[in-house]
Amino acid sequence: MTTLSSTSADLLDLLRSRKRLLVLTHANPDPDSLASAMGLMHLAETRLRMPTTFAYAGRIMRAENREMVRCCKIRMTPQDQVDPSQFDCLALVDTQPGFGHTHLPRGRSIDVVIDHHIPPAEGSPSGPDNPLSPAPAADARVFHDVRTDIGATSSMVGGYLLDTGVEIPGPLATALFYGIKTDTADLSRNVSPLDERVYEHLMPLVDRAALRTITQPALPADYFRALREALNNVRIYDDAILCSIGRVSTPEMVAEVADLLLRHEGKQVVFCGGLSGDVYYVSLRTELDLDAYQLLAAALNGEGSFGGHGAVAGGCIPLVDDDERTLRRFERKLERNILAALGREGMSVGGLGGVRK
Ligand SMILES: [Mn+2]
Repeated sequence: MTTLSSTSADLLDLLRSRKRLLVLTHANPDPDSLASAMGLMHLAETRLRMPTTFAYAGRIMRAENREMVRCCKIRMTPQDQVDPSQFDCLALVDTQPGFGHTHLPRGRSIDVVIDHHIPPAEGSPSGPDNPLSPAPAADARVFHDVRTDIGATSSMVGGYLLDTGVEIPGPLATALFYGIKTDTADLSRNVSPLDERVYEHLMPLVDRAALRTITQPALPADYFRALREALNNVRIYDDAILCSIGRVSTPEMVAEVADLLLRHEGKQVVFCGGLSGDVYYVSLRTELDLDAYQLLAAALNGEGSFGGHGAVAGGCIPLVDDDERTLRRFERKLERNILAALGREGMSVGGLGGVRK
């Protein structure tokens, strides 16, 4: 096990041997991946005067994350507008080659990997969108820093910045701080001494007004309409909550409602679904001693694609059309499957306002 400072020196050594850096992360980047990309670019630009680009796939959907991009002035370009052949150094943050939600340029190997997730299983499937990138040539220099005991990739990147003595401007400090905050739930889970050290170092540098705007963003009327619809459709089976929101304007709403409903006192499992376009999105949250991924696998019964681990899982299923009857039929089938998976068939159902007619 190398020490942190030699790790940082290795990273600088590798970057120094290249001219242009392209930073990539998983699709629909979250705060930890956005902050990590921003931090790595800052390191390369200030220490090595290296031109950098951050390219992202998918969308930034949560209001909090959009506000983070705006307040922290994160420079980012849609991946389909970037030509990877213009870069001689490709870096991947907060994910690794082989992960399903990570779309890498075809035929290019990755030079820098910085992540805190458990590496994908050997020979894990790679869909048509994410062919496994070729392994680097045997003599190629690569930098590979995967530490699964760290709570956030932002802490690892923050660690390089601290080690190398690079000044951290307010917007970057705010981004890294928010990245650590979200991935560790305010230092309450998956926390390592490095997370604590970086968090404490960043604290006085954070732009508090910006942080407040990011954590409490203005929400569109659509958000509240979807929330009302969701709360009207809550069905309670003992300690389980099922909620079919119907149509949602953004898929993220499904996960947000699931997170909110799990806070209902006495409830330990939430299954939430909603239709966006003709794709049905599902989110599962559990505090029971059950694996969310296994539970979702049983509920979807071989349909769609899904992922997750421990307490959290999510997935999506393309429907044949967005017809009302197709939606209702699909929701009824999902409900039967999830109740069977939870062993709660035949239980009486209630809503938030008491027993339903
Ligand atoms: Mn992360």
